[in-house]
Amino acid sequence: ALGGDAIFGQGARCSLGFNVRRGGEDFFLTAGHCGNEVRNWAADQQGAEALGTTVDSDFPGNDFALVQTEQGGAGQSAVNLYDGRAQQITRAGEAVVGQRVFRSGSTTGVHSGSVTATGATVNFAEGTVTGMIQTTVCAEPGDSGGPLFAGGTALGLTSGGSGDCRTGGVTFFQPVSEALQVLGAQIG
Ligand code: TYR
Repeated sequence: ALGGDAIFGQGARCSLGFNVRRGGEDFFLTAGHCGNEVRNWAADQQGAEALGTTVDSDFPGNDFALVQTEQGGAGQSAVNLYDGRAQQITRAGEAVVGQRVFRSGSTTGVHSGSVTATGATVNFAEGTVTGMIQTTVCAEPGDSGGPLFAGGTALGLTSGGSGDCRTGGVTFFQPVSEALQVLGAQIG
């Protein structure tokens, strides 16, 4: 599956973030608030096509989860552009204020905006998440966990925010570099 594709489990739908590798094995990243809710992920609502198992989840504090895949992306990480094409992702980087960025997700497809802050603190009902990327990119429920990127550079994972893709919104992202570092994983 690609970054931005739908992932289902236990009545929930989120989005796949980035395919990653750790210790020669295949995983993908998604949101921690998704990983907290779901252990076994599938590509369809019925659970016919298994995708993997949540092995690590961090939310609140951070908002990332690591899912070990059955049949991997095997050294390939790409994002679904929802126009029949995919963006190859080759590296992770840090978002900078003013940067134009893109998000892919299973509810609203691909939307762009700009980075308005880094190191942002967000208070969710479940608790506080620090160190977030703040953007003008819209998102809606189900887009969570999906990738924030610029060209071939992975930047973040969709967490939460306000507004929607009709009227516009503010969305916060977990920096992917921090997630990779904490988990000991790499893009690819
Ligand atoms: N938190 C939502 C999810 O779990 C994603 C979302 C992000 C929703 C920003 C709304 C919003 O404004 O899918």
